[in-house]
Amino acid sequence: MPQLNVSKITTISHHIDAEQALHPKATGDFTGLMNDLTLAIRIIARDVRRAGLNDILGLTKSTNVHGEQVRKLDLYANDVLKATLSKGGHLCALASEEDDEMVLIDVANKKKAKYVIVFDPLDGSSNIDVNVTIGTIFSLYKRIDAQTDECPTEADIIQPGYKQAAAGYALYGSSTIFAYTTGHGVHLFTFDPTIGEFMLTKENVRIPQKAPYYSCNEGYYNRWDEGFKQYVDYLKMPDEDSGRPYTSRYIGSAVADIHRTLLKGGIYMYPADTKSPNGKLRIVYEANPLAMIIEQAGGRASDGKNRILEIKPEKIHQRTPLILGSKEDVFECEMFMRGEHPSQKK
Ligand code: P6P
Repeated sequence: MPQLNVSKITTISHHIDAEQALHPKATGDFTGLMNDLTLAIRIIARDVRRAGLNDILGLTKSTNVHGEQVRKLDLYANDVLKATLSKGGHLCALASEEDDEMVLIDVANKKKAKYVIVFDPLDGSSNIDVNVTIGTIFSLYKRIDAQTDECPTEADIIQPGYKQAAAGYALYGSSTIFAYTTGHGVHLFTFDPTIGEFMLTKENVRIPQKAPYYSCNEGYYNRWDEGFKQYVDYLKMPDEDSGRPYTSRYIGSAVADIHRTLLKGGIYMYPADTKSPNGKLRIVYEANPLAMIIEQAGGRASDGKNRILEIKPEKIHQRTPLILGSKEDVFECEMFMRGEHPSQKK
């Protein structure tokens, strides 16, 4: 049995309590909310890991607001999150990729609740049927007006990403990982099923400033604009000084591709293309939380021009192009997209 270094026993509850202490006006709501969230994640992880044994694979008969067929596991994860998060009394509203509209949480008794949460309950769920890593992505915001007795509105949900109180994801891979930030660095936890706890495995994660990995769906090459095509072509051209050719890695679950990028560096790209003129990923519950994680680790996240966290969403399910990862790699990609890279000068 491997020897556990007892000085290193930090559960996620210990860590969240310590994070809460960094926010002087904290009232314990945040801690309670995060404990409700990690409970939901433990339940989802249990059932994701038994997919195939339980009747949870395959499609439902419904399609979501995006016209995508909803998978049983998407709906299940969504229901678990909404049920668990609604009980704690810390939230006044939520929004999910799986729900057309925002959901008010029993406002009569909890209208004083000051947080809202947005999430993608199961990102990459098309991969579940082939046992590939998927995940849950979330963002927490304080209500715009924490004093009001009024019902929360959509304005509380579509705040710009720099207003996030916390953001992160769970990854259902070879182990169950939980990553989060409250603006004081990125911290990783691994679930230990033998004790039912998320244990701290890495604090203050830092992304390399540059690394030879790129992640995008090259099947769409002919849909991309010229500058982006030239960037990906450039990454594949051999050049020892700049570490090219880069290695291609694409799982097809953004949360998994971006977790690898966080740890190894490089660049993840889902740009606009002729089929998805605004990109595919949703800004509120995918791009913003993932961008906060990458920025807190020292990286950069943009739509190819603008910092993701400064974009003001107009609607809950708004899409955005997403280019994120190592700062130097993202800056170089943006230069190509402006047509200003030296290698583009004829
Ligand atoms: P494509 C999964 O459906 C998702 O939203 C992201 O997790 C993933 O990166 C992307 O779509 C994959 O999209 O068009 O490459 O299959």
